Amino acid sequence: MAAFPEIGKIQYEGPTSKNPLAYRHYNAEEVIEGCTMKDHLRFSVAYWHTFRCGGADPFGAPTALRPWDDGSESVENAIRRVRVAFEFFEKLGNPFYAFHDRDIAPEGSSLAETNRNLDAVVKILREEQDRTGVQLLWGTANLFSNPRFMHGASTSSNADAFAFAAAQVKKCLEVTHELGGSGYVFWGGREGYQNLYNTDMKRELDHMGRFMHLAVDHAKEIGFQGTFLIEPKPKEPTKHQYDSDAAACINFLRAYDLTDTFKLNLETNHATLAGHTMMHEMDYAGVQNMLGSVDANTGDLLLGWDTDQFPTDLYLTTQVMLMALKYGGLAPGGLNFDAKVRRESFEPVDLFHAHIGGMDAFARGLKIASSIRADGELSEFVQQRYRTWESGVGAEIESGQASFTSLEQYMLEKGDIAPNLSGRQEMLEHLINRYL
Ligand code: XLS
Ligand code: NI
Ligand code: NI
Repeated sequence: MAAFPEIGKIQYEGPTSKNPLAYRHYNAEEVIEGCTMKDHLRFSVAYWHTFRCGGADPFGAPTALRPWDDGSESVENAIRRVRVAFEFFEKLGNPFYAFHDRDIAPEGSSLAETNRNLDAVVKILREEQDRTGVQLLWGTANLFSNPRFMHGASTSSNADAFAFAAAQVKKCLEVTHELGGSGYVFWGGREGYQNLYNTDMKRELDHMGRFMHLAVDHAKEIGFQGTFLIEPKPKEPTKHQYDSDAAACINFLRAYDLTDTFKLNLETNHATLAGHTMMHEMDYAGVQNMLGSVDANTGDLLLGWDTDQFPTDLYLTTQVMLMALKYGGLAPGGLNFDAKVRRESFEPVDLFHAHIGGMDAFARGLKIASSIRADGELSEFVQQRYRTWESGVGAEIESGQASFTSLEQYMLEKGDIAPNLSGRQEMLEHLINRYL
């Protein structure tokens, strides 16, 4: 029995199509810069939003109509959802999906029972992956919903919470490995603090470092070779999350000697909450070889929380794709739609509209970014802007030949500096519009 009987496989119909249930730009096999759109974009559906989010908000009950879901926390219901999810993936044509352990299978009355529930659902996921060819982008453990994590997981003041989280991540890692996941994500859930009066920050950070090392050790033990990823987010649910932005995460990874095994999973709305653009976060991670994957969503600039909306802004998708191309692509990561339909978009078909819109916006962003790169005006400008570093004193500084004394000597002779090229911001912003 199909969950979406009226919807067939979503087709590419080209830019002039007016069919909302068709792609106008996402043409999976079309080659851009030597690689198919499918491989550039590596779209992934977030199981937690698309199959678990009922549209509840702090002021109201769920609104979503999901006729296949009986609302029970049973394994049968969880398995039914898996079948529906893969029908959705097949029709949409996304090559990947991502999950939290607790959104695919219900928690039992003990850890042992919970693990059994998970195994029962993972068996079906494996079956459906094999049937459809849809792959797991990454798995992650939910270390924030259950009350046992009220003080955090690896950074909890309670050592038992650390131990429970370790057991949970061990299992989730094994399951991710079993399903061939290409990564494993840590989003810091409640790893942060509400108040420094009651917090031993050094101890908490040391514990988080220890936790990550234990995860790396276990991955080695079971032969999991996927990438570990940390997902920065500055606030919500805690007032300060330790993984607040790309810079803070990279600093943490360096301080605890984890840069060889970790990269970052950057999320647009989290960048916004951190006071950065997504382009900034990607560039910052990229220059340090830490760009791993992207949670592709968007926030609302008038709201100060993680609204997890589907991205449709072409400037945003262009900037993301400019950064992805600049740093050699997102693989083995991808573009994971960590996004949910609005509460008012309560019909099943809205799940299609949301993803198709997001995928098309990124496909278009990819085409635009690639044309900008092909024309080369932007990169030519940047190169010109830094031309004083190519020879003379600039080259001496970059190659390490200059000292304060030699630079003083140079400036004493020269007297003062001549104005460099204008930054031409307005011209460049206008130039980008040419491609849109
Ligand atoms: C929450 C995060 C979360 C992670 C996975 O804000 O975005 O959904 O992506 O735990
Ligand atoms: Ni996310
Ligand atoms: Ni988020």
